[in-house]
Amino acid sequence: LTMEENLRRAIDKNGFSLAYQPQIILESGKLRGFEALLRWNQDGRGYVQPNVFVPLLEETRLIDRVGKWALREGLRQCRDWREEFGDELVMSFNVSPVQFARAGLLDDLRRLLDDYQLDPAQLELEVTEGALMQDLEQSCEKLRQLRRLGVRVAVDDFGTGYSSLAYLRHFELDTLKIDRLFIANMLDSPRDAAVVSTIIDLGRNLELEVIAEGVETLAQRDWLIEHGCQVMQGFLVAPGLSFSQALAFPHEVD
Ligand code: G
Ligand code: G
Ligand code: MN
Ligand code: NA
Repeated sequence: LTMEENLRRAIDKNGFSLAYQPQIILESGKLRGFEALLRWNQDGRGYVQPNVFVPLLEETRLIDRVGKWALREGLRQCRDWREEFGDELVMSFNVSPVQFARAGLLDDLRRLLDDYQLDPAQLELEVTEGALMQDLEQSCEKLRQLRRLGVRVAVDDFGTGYSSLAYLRHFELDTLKIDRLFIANMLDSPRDAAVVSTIIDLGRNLELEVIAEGVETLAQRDWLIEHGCQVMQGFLVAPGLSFSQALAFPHEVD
């Protein structure tokens, strides 16, 4: 079978799952929420990386169905976790450019929030700079609608795309996620450090929350605290966790 045929079968047979990677507020050590990460266990052949199958899902437009499934699954868990974590826990989802541009996105989100009785602020969409810059007018309108609904929006992999500072002013955004390549190099490379601290300052000046991705060491964490970054995510805290591992995750870390 081709990979596309295997993906179609996985959709029919419930072959996808989500991993939940914790995000920690740097100042307090408190759990902010989780990023939901799509996993595909191709039967027999083991685990396939999202960087391999997500582009194929997009090409074949299967991302629509899988993306909808992921939102429903993650929000259902969020609902189930409410007794443990309270109703301020944020569940963050990666949204592909195709999904972001779809006309039905807002209706889907309204229905999900209603089905699971969640506060819209518990739902966050991660979009890339590329997705935002494809059609500026449409993006502005979509972001306005999301803001009106009360759903949060984060820019994923910030700093790697064609970010136009001019448009950033007009977009109604909540969060910038600093790409993990900058974090990986910042303690060795003054240029990477400059990029990271500039993004943190940009976030502060535009009143956006800033999340550092791919934090792996205490030295990186301490540098980020010193430079005023608000949230961290990465292997230092935890990799993507299963449902039950995530449920058992502490509400506060050292
Ligand atoms: O967890 P991992 O590092 O393997 O994820 C790699 C990338 O795959 C993520 O950075 C993200 O861009 C993409 N990805 C993960 N889950 C999803 C998803 O549910 N939808 C989309 N569109 N992309 C995802
Ligand atoms: O949405 P995005 O493409 O940024 O997804 C994050 C990806 O980065 C996930 O696939 C996850 O497995 C990976 N990741 C998360 N934390 C770390 C980390 O600390 N180090 C590295 N190398 N990868 C990470
Ligand atoms: Mn992401
Ligand atoms: Na990212």
